[in-house]
Amino acid sequence: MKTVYTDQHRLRNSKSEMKGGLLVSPYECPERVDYILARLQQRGMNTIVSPDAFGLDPVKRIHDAQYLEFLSTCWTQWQTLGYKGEAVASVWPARGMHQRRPTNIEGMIGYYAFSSETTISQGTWEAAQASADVALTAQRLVAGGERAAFALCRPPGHHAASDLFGGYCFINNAAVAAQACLDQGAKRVAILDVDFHHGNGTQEIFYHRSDVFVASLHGNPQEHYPHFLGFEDECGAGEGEGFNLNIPLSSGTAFEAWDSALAMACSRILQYGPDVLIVSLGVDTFVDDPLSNFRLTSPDFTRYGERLGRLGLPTIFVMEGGYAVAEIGTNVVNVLEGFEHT
Ligand code: SP5
Ligand code: ZN
Repeated sequence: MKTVYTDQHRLRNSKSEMKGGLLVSPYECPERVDYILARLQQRGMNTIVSPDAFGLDPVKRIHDAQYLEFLSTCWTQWQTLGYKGEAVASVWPARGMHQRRPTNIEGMIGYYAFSSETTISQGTWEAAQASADVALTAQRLVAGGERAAFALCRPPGHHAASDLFGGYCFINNAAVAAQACLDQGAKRVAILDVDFHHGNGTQEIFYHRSDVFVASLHGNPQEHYPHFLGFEDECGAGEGEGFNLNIPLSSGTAFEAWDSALAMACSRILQYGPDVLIVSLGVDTFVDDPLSNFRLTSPDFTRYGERLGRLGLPTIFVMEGGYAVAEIGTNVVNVLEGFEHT
């Protein structure tokens, strides 16, 4: 399987993440990708393809144009305020407040943010756009007949909604790739989100649609980020009713229970009969992940990669989370290898 990669991900290099009332060094850091690349090389999965530039048209199929305009100008506008830190929201249009779009940058960043751990700094927009190009290039490989491709996206995307950023995500790379499949003639796309966190952005984007089936296994939102979405009774609405599947799992879930949930999601995907599968591949389900508390071990990732391979679908892997940096490469490559062995 080919990997699509560009070192432009390094442009996403913010210095601060809000955690427990302190600004800490971001978990979502450039080194994550270095470890993945090193492990791909070591295991001989070393066909690396550079992305092409697709421009904003395919991104605008998913995201609101004013939101993209905000993302692309946020850092420049923030700098005019003379602050010493990175751009971060401090005020939100919460319940009962007017939802009109502010034009001032401090209002606007709160309007478009759903979560304050994620800051915007120099290069964030450029990296986010390159990350979408990585996903679109992988999509094109699979549309062109490859069985699978790995989009080594960074920053990740599954928390980004049509006009919201947060959870380290700005552009929903998996959603952009899914839409590109449909725009090129696919009738049905399935997105399977195995990141520890619920893919709230992906859910929101496709919630009213039946042409994309979204399934997510994740830490129960009663206890875990993103807290407000990801419950079992969110099944889609309108045209989309029955085309969203959430499987929230308890803290401490180990492989056996996790894998039965995956088997359930896989059978729903087969029932749906998609032309292509997109896997939102977060490996923060790993036992030593610092943000999460499932208990998958490195060999478990190989086993579930095999299960994904047995679906027999053209598959685009899109990188999402995973913060146990030293093991992230092993865990990602284990999934891809397991998949390829089927
Ligand atoms: C793409 C992705 O995985 N985004 C995750 C964003 C999580 N952001 C905040 C998480 C806060 C978790 N707090 C739990 C701390 C446990 N020590
Ligand atoms: Zn995650």
